Amino acid sequence: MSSSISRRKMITTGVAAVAGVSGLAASRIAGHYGLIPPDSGGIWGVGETLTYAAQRVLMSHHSMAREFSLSDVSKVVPVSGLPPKTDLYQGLLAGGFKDWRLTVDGMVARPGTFALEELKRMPARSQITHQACEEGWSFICQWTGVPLSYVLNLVGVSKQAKYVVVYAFDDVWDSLDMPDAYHPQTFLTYGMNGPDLNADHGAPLRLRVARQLGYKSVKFLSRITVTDSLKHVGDGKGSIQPAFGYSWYAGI
Ligand SMILES: Nc1nc2c(c(=O)[nH]1)N[C@H]1C(S)=C(S)[C@@H](COP(=O)(O)O)O[C@H]1N2
Ligand SMILES: [Mo]
Repeated sequence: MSSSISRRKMITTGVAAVAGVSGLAASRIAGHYGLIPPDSGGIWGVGETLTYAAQRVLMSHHSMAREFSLSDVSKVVPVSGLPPKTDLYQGLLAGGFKDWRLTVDGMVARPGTFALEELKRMPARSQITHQACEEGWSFICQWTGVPLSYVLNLVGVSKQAKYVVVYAFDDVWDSLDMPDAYHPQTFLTYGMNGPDLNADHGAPLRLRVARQLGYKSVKFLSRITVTDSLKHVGDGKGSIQPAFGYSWYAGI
């Protein structure tokens, strides 16, 4: 955590220095360019805005996370967030997720639901990337799935849409802006170190966001909603995480 804090401080100072203005004025500039994150309210708001704006301005939208080789795959993979104990999830798990459907709705031309088999028939890609938890541990493994961009293109996202919200069976929810939703390394994954994803790591489907901290890689997905505003989604902060003291934007 300390290294991310010092890094954040550096970026914050950097953007204010580049802009040659105070934090508040820099926030105003960020607002002008649509770079205000949804959790910008409250005492840490200026810092959140500067971190997000700095990453979006200084880095290309398609800068890639490093990909590794099979020999780099971690032998031990910790778990954070156990599979939901609800009857609904446990029933789907017991049935091999045959009755599970991913709902995709909101600002899309063709809302729909997708069975796991349908997602598996879409163009698949594998990537070996690093996942880092905000608590300090990390691992490398191979993820297989369909790029989120493929599914978004299939349902036809409205030009006015700004965010993609994901919901999980354990009530975790989060969202991505469009540069991250369409990023080539942002995946809906159903395979981990092989063709399957076990329940601990998010079966039947998990989001993988290679350039953000582990908590953005939401497990046990049930629904994806496309929207132009996060104000009325949950507590309006774009993610369940700000309520626990973490940022909506968790770029690494
Ligand atoms: N639905 C859901 N997704 C989640 C979590 C969770 O508790 N519930 N934990 C997150 C956190 S904090 C991390 S670090 C990663 C951990 O992934 P792993 O359990 O596969 O190692 O999943 C993320 N996705
Ligand atoms: Mo985490």
